Amino acid sequence: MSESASVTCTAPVNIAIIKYWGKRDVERNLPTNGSISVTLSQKALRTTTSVHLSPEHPADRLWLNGKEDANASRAGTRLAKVFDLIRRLARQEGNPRAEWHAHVASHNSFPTAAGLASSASGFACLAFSLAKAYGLQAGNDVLSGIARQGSGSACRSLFGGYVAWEHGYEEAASPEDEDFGSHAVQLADEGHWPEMAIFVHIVSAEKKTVSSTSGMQTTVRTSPLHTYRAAHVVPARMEAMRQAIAARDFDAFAKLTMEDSNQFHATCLDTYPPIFYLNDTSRDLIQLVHRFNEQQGAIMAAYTYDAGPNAVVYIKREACRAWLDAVAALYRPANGLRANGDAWFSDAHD
Ligand code: 2P0
Repeated sequence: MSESASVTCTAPVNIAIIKYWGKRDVERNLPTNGSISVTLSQKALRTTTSVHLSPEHPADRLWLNGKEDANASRAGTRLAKVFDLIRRLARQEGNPRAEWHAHVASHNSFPTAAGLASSASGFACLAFSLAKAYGLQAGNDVLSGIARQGSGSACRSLFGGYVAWEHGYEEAASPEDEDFGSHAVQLADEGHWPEMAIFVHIVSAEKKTVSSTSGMQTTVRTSPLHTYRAAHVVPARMEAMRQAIAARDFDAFAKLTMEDSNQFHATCLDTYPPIFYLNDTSRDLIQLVHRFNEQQGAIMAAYTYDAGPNAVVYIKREACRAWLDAVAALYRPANGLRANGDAWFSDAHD
């Protein structure tokens, strides 16, 4: 039997609290603005990826949730780019497996392409598991730069806890720096803020009609609000959010999170033609969070929505029971959220 290598890895989802939306360089996947996210526990939402390397595989192949994606072996695709960058590193490290190809099977434990960051955990897991299979020396910052080229938000899933992806890397020193230079950094680890808990409320598991990659570039081309947001709003919010996280200031964290989600969806509405990711249930939950905070007499919960209708609620741990009661009351007896399987609970994690 000839030589081969196999590994299986998992990667977590991350949910942005300052939102990435828009590329200033499509080829290199560099963002129009910085972003900050929280990495969720892998207990509920995770990607699991198995890699098999062999000198006998004539090409890279990838199966996502059991279905083959032909882009893995198609030159110039984002998938092919990740495989190629990993092998480039392997060659640089003088690795004997550098010319081998990979067969990859990847599974998500949650709905794919429904605005739940499946491309984030998916590409993070691909970069990480390929690196392990090839036996690379490269650290997570380099792998984050590779994952970024698969999907921008994926660069943040290489780290646990509270994670930033800066706008920057204006002056790349070399082509290698251009490829690997823009990557995420950990602001605080998963143990930093024990009071923080997270609910994911599944409003719809359907695949979104406008993909993030195409939607964000229509926004960049057509939305004056996005241009203003990227230049004048996000830089100050990045700094304010860093401070809120460092000080474990839930009031500031929650307000910034909700404001940034609202402004991101406003830029979607300001896009021409407009993009609608929220639905009536999403908007009901937004109002419920504001009512809940009023009733509690303090900001106890904050919603955020990605490119889809599903709600992520960051909440003070002590308010979890009251929040679940509030959600249940909203949907009783109407046929809204089902009781089983439609809400996940998570810590800030891993
Ligand atoms: C984020 N989203 O920061 C934002 C918030 C959606 C809303 O990153 O084209 O799948 O693959 O770089 O990362 C979704 O976009 O886009 C996203 P690509 P990605 O999490």
